[in-house]
Amino acid sequence: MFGLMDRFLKSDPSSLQKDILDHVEYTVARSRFSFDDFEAYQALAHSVRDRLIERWHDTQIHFKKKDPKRIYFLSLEFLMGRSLSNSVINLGIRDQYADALKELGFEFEVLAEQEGDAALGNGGLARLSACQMDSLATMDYPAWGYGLRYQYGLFRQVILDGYQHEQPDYWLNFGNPWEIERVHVTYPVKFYGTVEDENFNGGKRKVWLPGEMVEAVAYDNPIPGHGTRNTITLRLWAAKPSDQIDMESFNTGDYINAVVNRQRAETISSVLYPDDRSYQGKELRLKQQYFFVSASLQDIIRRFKDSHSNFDDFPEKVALQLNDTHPSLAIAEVMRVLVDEEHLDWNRAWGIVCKIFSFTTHTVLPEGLEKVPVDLLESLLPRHLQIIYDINFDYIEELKKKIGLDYDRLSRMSIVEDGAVKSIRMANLAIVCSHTVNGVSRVHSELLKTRVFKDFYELWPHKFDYKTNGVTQRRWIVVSNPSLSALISKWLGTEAWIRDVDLLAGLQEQAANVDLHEEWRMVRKVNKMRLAEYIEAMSGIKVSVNAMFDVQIKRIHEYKRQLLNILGIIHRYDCIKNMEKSDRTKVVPRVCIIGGKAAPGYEIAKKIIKLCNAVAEKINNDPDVGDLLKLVFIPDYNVSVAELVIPGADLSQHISTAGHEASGTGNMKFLMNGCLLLATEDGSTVEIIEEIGEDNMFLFGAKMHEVPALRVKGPTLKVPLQFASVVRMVRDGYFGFQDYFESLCDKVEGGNDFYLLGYDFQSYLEAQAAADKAFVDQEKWTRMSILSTAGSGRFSSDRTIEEYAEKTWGIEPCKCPF
Ligand code: 26Y
Repeated sequence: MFGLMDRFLKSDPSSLQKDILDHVEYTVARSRFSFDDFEAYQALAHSVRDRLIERWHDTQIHFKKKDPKRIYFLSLEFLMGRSLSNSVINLGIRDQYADALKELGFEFEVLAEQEGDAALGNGGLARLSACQMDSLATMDYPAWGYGLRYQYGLFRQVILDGYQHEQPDYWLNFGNPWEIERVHVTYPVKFYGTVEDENFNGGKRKVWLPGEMVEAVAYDNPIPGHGTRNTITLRLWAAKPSDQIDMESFNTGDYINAVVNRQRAETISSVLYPDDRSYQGKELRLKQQYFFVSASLQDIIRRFKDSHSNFDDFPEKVALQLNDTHPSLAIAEVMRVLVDEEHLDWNRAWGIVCKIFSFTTHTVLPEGLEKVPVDLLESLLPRHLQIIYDINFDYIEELKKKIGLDYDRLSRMSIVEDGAVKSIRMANLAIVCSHTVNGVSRVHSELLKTRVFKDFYELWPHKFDYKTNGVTQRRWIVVSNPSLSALISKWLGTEAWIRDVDLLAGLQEQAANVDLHEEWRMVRKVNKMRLAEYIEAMSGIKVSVNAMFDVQIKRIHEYKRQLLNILGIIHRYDCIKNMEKSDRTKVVPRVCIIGGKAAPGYEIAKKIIKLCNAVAEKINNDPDVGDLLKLVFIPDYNVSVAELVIPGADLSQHISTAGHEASGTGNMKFLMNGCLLLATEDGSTVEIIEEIGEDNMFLFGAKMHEVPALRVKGPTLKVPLQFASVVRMVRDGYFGFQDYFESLCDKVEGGNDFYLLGYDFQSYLEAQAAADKAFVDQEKWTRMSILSTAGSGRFSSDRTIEEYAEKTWGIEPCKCPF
């Protein structure tokens, strides 16, 4: 008899070695006596994958047996990065693998470097989804992530002559061991066509006769929890041609065109849309959204029907989370399936829909809200448009009863916008149909309630709340900063903080301990050396690890104000140049590091990148400056680069104009790693201040409530002379490319300074000076650094996920027995 335990793969070094060698021979098809680093990585990854699959099967069987309420997390973007280190750490077998590999003549770290990033997302929102999946698995929640398996992830950024160029990220080139293709889990997805009335039970019903059909094929990515057997599923859909369509052209002999048409189906999941916030409805994007929503819901409903026959039980078993408005067609799709296919009456279906959806918005600006032109929706999804109109009709009738005939307000709150281009407001649809709407930090929620969604908040105050974002300490400390991780465990006397991050607060008591200080500084120095090596290898620039490493890494956007950072660097450069030689000894040396991608169509953001590189060229080659100031633009910023840069940063900048960053999550990663923050009081930074105190960071800039009035004052605002003078240097061609930078300078001068760079410049320089002063006092700096890590507990995605589970989804952990 074969017991359950008998099928567990063993994890002692010699079993692991045999496993790796077998995969070299039978999976990678190389000789077990001769294989290179990449082949070793592939074999290693497959050996880890086997162990993931075992746990994943057990988890799925357990979930099926227990049949708990499940959470389905719908997101068009997941920024997973690499999987190898994260998997072996969560499985608890990293050291065993490292030992096994050593005897085979390989180093774990070197093989881990072979893996490319899975970059199926743009930035904050997408990485947040990845962190939340890690927390959902670790905390044993019965969760599924659903998304799209783009063939091309986020573009690769190449810098040529200082300009950004985009190259396609064909990430599947060398295969992807972390996914399992499920050829039998496929669903048809329909598009276009017409809607007809059909007689049914003495009445009429709507029938959608689609004009195109494609097949969605599931690719499952197992997500292991830490310290638990639970391994959940991230199911990504790929588009394949359907066999059910085009038979006509085959029959009429137009074989070539039929094949070409079939190929077109695959384009649906081919490419990730880069995030430009002023996004306007594009057909392919809408097709992607519906493709993913339709396949996911067919899968979810099939799973429900496996063990239930009454849809009234659906809300007891299913919670659907909309990650921004991108998946909000799911609302119309559930209505369509329940009414048209399951034949529920409209009101019963609507009652169900109102109980299952919750919606997170990641946007601050009203113009960042998605709108879909009615014409586009009508042609692509004619039945969904009717359903949205019907939802809107009932809702507006109800609304009139509540607020009367205030036509301005009714039109603002309508799901349908009657403008030059009649459109569907996806956020309004999501708010009307969700039981909970949340922002991603407390101040973000306040902005939603008082500005962006004010009308809705006044109507349904109970729907609105906030869930401050968090990041997973597994990836952002344990994987990316193993030496800090070991140090923390040593000083806390336990590794329990890896699952219970509040324990980090225990470091507070030791914040003045000189022994800890010494070890802490040593760890940080080694991380800086690693970063310095990377910088040199990548750019040829040699940097001194005694300098302060000052980092700003995030998507390039005007509101994030990388330009303020660069102008500050120019000011610093100018000061050094104008100093007496003897005074230069007093300058605190800096290495300024900037990294991030600009959306391909975002001209101003691209100019900011070019300016950064032009300024770097000048400064780094100026013998007057030497090691006192260096500027490095790190190309192709992604999750793996972040894992390297964050542990080596002394200071990090989160300097958006107050009121513009919904949350920000980079600040949390730096905080956990003991990096000090130089920041405005925006997004989640406001809550970080509450945890660690304002004395423990460098704050500056206009406050959120001051910004609107400052904008009104606009041209009459007094701007410091230093600001005018650094902008003039750029204007006058001090860094070359005079014409090219003109429009950039125009953006911050002459009353056009929407993001208040000029207004905030003085206090920015003061905050920078305070950082210099603190850095000189290494004891003070180290204490601040320890207190930053110690105060980061609240910013774990474990806390965020627990809040969602309890307050929004109503789900319980469902732990798979070991
Ligand atoms: C293509 C288009 C519709 C689009 C695609 C992606 C629009 C927006 C986005 C992404 C938005 C995003 O990443 N927002 C960020 O979400 C983070 C996680 O909540 C926040 O921390 C961050 O402040 C916010 O800018």
